[in-house]
Amino acid sequence: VLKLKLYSFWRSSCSYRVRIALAYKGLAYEYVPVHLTRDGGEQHQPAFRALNPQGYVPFLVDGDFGLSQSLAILDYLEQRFPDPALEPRDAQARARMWAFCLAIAADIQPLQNTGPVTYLTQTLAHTEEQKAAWIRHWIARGLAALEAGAGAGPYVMGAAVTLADACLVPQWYNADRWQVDTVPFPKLAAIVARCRAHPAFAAASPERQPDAPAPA
Ligand SMILES: N[C@@H](CCC(=O)N[C@@H](CS)C(=O)NCC(=O)O)C(=O)O
Repeated sequence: VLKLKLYSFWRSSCSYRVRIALAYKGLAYEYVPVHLTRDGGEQHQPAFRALNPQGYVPFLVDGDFGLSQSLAILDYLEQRFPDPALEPRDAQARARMWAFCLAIAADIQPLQNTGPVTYLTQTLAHTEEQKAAWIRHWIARGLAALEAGAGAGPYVMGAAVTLADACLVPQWYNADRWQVDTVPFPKLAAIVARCRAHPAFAAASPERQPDAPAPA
């Protein structure tokens, strides 16, 4: 019997973070698709709101325990399934890892999230081009800071894959989706390429999810 269930949307970068950790730890789970745009967004339907009043994916269910917020979910998975580890043991390295994760999860992704950017066009009457410019601006600004602070690799925190990589790769996917110029971020690009070659990252990628549209 599968105990873990993940409410996810194939293109959701926050869900992608959690899928990477689940795959890296070799955890089987039931995938429950929540379509974020169809019919005004399935995340707003009462049944899903009853689970997560915020109306966001990802949402993890482990037996009778449910949890929202991708970073909380990532840390929960780490505590519950510590091997293989995705968090450094050293206090300072751990803190640095969370700072990197938060720079993405708290400072970049919220500014490109479906609900907020739809408000720009539908409520504030900005154009699609203005919306795209807004998204590109905040992603580029955020990635520039991470590039400036990046080390020698091979991964964000050095020798081992950590949750920082699980946050970076999905954010990079969004940068590509919105056609952000990533040429100024060669260190991050090298880390992303290395991660993408790892089977767990590949399995978690948007196009490999059951709710991804068939390739054109
Ligand atoms: N801080 C939350 C953000 C969750 C979030 O923004 N999820 C997006 C997809 S990446 C979503 O469900 N958006 C739906 C909406 O904005 O209506 C997390 O890290 O889990």
